Amino acid sequence: MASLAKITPFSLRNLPSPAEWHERKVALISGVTGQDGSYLTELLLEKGYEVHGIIRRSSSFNTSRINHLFFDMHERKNKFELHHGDLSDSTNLVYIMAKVQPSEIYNLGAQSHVKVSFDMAEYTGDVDALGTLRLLDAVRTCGLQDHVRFYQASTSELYGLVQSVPQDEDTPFYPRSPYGVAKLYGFWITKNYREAYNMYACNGILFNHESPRRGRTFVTRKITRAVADISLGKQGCLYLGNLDARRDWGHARDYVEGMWRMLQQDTPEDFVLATGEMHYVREFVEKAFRVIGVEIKWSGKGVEEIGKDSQTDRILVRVDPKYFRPAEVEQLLGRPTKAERVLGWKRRADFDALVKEMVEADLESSKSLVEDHN
Ligand code: NDP
Ligand code: GDR
Repeated sequence: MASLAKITPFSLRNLPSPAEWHERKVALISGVTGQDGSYLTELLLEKGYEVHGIIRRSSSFNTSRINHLFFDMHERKNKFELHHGDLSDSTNLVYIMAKVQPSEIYNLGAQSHVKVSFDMAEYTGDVDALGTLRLLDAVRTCGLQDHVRFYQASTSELYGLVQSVPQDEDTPFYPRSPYGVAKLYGFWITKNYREAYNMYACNGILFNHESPRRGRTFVTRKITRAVADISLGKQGCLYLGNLDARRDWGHARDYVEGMWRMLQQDTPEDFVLATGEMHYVREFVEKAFRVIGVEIKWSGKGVEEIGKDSQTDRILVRVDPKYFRPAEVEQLLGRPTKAERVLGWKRRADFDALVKEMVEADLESSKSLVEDHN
């Protein structure tokens, strides 16, 4: 960590032109330890960027998704540095901004779990809504508003109750959770700073994207981890909430490339990234079990619904109402036409490949844990 005394937020004078500044390729990422932060860091280091990440102090290690990049870095001679910070701490954000002097900022940090946001509504608002404002204001405080390009991690949760599908940049919003409402503020404050201060600030309205690095409490990873553990005899049954929800699931690696592309345009705009395909949670379960050769047979309805192994009749899936949300988003389906046309962005991984990759990665890691314990 830098000595704070050496940092003077207002000392950035005689900056080169915004175009020259952009050529410096210095990125600042909030949420660097998360799923997307790790893939984005990989991408930017590959592209020759100097990458700086904001990391929260934790009593246990929270860098498992990015540790490999420090090893890679010594090989590649790239610069990757972490700075302790938090989106709830404006002073700290100003100091980091002044020290790093980034050309691109990716605001990925968030309390990102929708169900948790009902339990921690105020905190979620503080970090996801006001945190975005704090980061944007840190840019202005340091006099970098004409130079920095800013990406805001907006979300398909903004659409919430909107039942018209597919959803695109022109679809109105109707968020259904404290998380969605906080992100709505983040969306608008980003747009407002673009209009008010002429900042290069973009919203990526991203639909669900997953990977083997997805947090384990999100439904896809919870399923793939359980499938692996059930197949190794470490878990008996998978308990889920609403099996009728439908989502547009893509691969996180494809989506971080879209984020980067948004910051390489002549003018800042907002873009939807999605696959254009929608699947039930139930379908994800079926596909995941199929990877280990198990066909799921469903019976019952609502909270009584169960999924059995069609060969053995063993119950593998049950519904537990504790995983239901006070207000649910039933269906999300994106139309990424604008991103495809303007950014030349195209998702690569399809649904089947995504599920397979996640189950196989969990089988691998679950097996190695068994071996470690033997
Ligand atoms: P993760 O939950 O995996 O990562 C969230 C990151 O934010 C972590 O690095 C976390 O740190 C950090 N963080 C949490 N609270 C704070 C805080 N107070 N100050 C600073 N950092 C904080 O999310 P994803 O990588 O999946 O998503 C990235 C962003 O994109 C999030 O903003 C999310 O809301 C948004 N999004 C995600 C989508 C998805 O499908 N994945 C879709 C649309 C939007 P720590 O590791 O210490 O917990
Ligand atoms: P989501 O993702 O809420 O869409 O937010 P999540 O994987 O948590 O839920 C998807 C759907 O699955 C249903 N579901 C369950 N969800 C969880 N977590 N656990 C369960 O046991 C379970 N059973 C059924 C949910 O009710 C929901 O309908 C994610 C996050 O990454 C956000 O940060 C991001 O903005 C959006 O995606 C786009």
